[in-house]
Amino acid sequence: MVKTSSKLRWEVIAGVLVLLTLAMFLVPRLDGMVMGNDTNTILIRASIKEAGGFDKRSIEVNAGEKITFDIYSMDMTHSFIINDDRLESDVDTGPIHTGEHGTVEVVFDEPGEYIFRCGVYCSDLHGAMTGKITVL
Ligand SMILES: [Cu+2]
Repeated sequence: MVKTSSKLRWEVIAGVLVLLTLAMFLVPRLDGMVMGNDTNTILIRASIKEAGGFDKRSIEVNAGEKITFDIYSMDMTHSFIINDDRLESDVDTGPIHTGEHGTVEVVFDEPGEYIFRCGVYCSDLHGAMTGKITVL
């Protein structure tokens, strides 16, 4: 009896170790699945237009997919806005200060071209700080 319960205990310990090892590999993947794939997150670095403006100015996405725009302000306060009647509501990260990220999720239901722009006056060329999203 003693030997059996001792053996059983080792089997339980071995089983737990196997499960923990599996968990180490599986949890990050499950996390990635739950959090959504990075393929739908688009990182855009924002600088004043004189320094290049948005570093991505022509973006393609698929209709119906949830897109996360992750805007990083490089040099001063910027924002990321899309005002378009085809969207349920206006897209606006609000001001993003230097060295900070601002994110916003958008689902484009209708294919076509959408213009995004900076919504914070940032330089003389602020009005030219735009980009285009093509929804396929
Ligand atoms: Cu601006």
